[in-house]
Amino acid sequence: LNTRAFSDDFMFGVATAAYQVEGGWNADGKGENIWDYITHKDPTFIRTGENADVACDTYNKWKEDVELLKDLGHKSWITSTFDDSRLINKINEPGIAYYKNLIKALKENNIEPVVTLYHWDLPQHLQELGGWPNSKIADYFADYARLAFREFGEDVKYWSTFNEPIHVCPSGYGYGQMAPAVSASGVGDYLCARTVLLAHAKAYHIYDEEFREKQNGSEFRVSLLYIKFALIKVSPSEYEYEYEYDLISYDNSIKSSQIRLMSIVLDTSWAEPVSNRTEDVEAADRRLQFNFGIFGNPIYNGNWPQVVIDRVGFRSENENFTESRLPAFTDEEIEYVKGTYDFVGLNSYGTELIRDVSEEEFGEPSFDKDVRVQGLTDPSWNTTSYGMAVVPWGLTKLLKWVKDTYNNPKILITENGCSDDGTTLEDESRIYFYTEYLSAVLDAIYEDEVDVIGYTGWSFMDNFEWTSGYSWVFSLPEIIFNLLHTCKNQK
Ligand code: GCO
Repeated sequence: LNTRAFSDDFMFGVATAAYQVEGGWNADGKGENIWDYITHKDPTFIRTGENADVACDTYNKWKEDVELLKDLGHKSWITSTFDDSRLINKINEPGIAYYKNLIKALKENNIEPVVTLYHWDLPQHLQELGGWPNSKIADYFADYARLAFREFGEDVKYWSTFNEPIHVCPSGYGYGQMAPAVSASGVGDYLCARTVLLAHAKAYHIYDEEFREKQNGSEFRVSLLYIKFALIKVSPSEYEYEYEYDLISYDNSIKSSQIRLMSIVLDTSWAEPVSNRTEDVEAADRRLQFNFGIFGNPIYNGNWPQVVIDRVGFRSENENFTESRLPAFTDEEIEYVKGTYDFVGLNSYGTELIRDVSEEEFGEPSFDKDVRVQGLTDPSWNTTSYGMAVVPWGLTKLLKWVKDTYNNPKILITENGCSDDGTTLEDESRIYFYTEYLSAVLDAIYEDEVDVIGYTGWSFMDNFEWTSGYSWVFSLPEIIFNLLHTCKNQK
């Protein structure tokens, strides 16, 4: 292991996500989310035919889970995301109570909760209005965020709005591999991205203006709008919907003025050009800009990345679209979204070698054709016993790239981890993986002076791995917790 040490205030943590662990899919008034819906409607959507109706049963076993975390001697934190269907089908008091109890237990055990508002679990009734490509959803998200800040803001200091929107948008509304499995590549992905960015910015501003710096003991009132939907089918292909509004006011009294941080979690593999040909170098940059910059640039620098504007504009024009498939932001929106972060939440698992590919015929719109790259692996890379490439220098380079591209932000590594098929408790490979990647983080901190403030392993426990069901698992062996401590105490 690297002999350099992490600083005393460096945060080590483990992550889980609501839908992947909670179960209790319809317990106590929780509404149906898009993953409940799709796994029930079409069990073959998950390779193993499984679903997360019960998952790790954290909804019932949360006390045991907190005990487990504590027993691991892990004075640290966990990213536990909220399932918004548990909170806002209509406001659901048992859902609020569940998260309050969980957060309280974490705090009592000296574990810092880091909360993500959206980890892919849109209420199905909002999907029926079109889901994230419908810009109106940003308003509902803002209401939900306000509710969460009001209910949990006193105890939660670290917030993220979205987890990995690249998997919400191109995967959910582009290629259709993830729920809600809408196939509209080259169109749905960009409409979705625009709404997600506006929703993120709304939540950030609400947090900033209404919650972050409250005077001690002061009280203020928040009005919250609840909307109940009814969908009316007017013809086989046409729907209309109706709302019912309810305006509710709250007293709000978060008393602390401690430092509170708010961000979004973005992910990408590192993209290494396969050669030093200009075309491949540009292709690797394009990959990073379409994966990470498409959300990062509007938030950290302002507006879509230029290469995304250029590529989608160019292809749209040649495909005879009347305007670019990439929906533009107004100047006001660019300003509204820009700067809505206090740190960069970064998830990263791998490295790809990137090769430029030639322009394809124009015709069907496609996110892939807009990006126009080929991703490869290098057969000489070390792999875990389960075949996952171990390329720690990729993480070092990625951290440096984020530093250079976005003006040296604080970076919290919100996910990094190593999978196997769950059939063995032999964890040699995983220990090797974590040792190498923690070293790579130290390299970034010491050699490239990247401001990394924490590292989170995915995951606290084996859980529902989306379309792979329970066949692909990530939990950390106890020894890794010890390793994290060793890294810290080494100074
Ligand atoms: C993610 C995911 C997790 C996955 C993990 C392993 O953010 O991609 O949030 O839900 O389970 O990354 O694939």
